[in-house]
Amino acid sequence: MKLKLSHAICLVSVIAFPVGVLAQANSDIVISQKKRTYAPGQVTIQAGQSLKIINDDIFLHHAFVDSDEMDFDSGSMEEGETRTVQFDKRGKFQVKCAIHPKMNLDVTVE
Ligand SMILES: [Cu+2]
Repeated sequence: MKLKLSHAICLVSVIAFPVGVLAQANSDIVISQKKRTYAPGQVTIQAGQSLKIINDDIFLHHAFVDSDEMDFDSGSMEEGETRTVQFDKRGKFQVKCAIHPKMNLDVTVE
């Protein structure tokens, strides 16, 4: 029984570790576009941090930030292409897709 419990704790550590790294490291957060959905759909980042948007979908996508505060437009993104967008200003931003109006990513920059 003790052996099983230690295995369980070990498993939890392995699962928890990557999440902790994502939250703490000042590296790019990867955003998926699979199934015409930004995932995660909401992120909180620090000013100066970047998002790496990857088209891991089978459709063409066209990401842009819907804001007067910053100017980002990915252009057409073919399958397998990535774009990096840096957020320098604090605030709340929305990343949209010019092709799929329902795609939305909320970005809070602290
Ligand atoms: Cu799209």
